[in-house]
Amino acid sequence: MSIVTKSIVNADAEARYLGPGELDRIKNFVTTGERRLRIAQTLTESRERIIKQAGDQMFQKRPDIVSPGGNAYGEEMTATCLRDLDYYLRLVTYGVVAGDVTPIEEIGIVGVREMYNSLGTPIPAVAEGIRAMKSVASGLLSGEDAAEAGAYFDYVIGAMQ
Ligand SMILES: CCC1=C(C)/C(=C/C2=NC(=C\c3[nH]c(/C=C4\NC(=O)[C@H](C)[C@H]4CC)c(C)c3CCC(=O)O)/C(CCC(=O)O)=C2C)NC1=O
Repeated sequence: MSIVTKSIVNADAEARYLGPGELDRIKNFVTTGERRLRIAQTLTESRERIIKQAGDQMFQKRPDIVSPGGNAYGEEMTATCLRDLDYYLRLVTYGVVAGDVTPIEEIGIVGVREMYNSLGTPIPAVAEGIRAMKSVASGLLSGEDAAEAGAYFDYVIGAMQ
């Protein structure tokens, strides 16, 4: 849900007009719209490069995950691991567009620790992969845009601690 929909649902539940704080937040959402869309566009267009480079960095830092006995060992598992990075990059673009972490939380964070634990996937290594995506993405964005996108990567990293 975007901040606009969310504010309207909340206000209407109490049959009231949008409050000054809500209007301020919506104003901020609207005025940052062009920037957020530009960021989402860059991340979307560069997704293959971001996943590839971040994957290389992650496997370099955590060679154990692609070694025999590692969770991402073997071509198929490695591809599934990179697919998970791609999932999180996609969710980051949703967050950037919505100006809100809720879509990321609902789609990819709720229950994720239990899921990865049951799969035997080391969660700190996933965090390492997200951190690498943040770093590669930052290099493709201007300073202000990198900071904005960074907040959404940080949200995912924080949830994987
Ligand atoms: C959009 C929301 C969403 C997420 C997040 C998601 C994750 C997800 N990752 C999975 C598997 C997996 N995930 C990984 C990932 C990794 N292993 C490692 O060592 C690395 C640290 C890491 C890559 C960064 C691997 C290797 C598997 C396969 C595990 C197995 O089949 O034993 C599975 C099990 C089913 C499947 O194989 O598809 C799910 C559901 N699915 C979703 O729909």
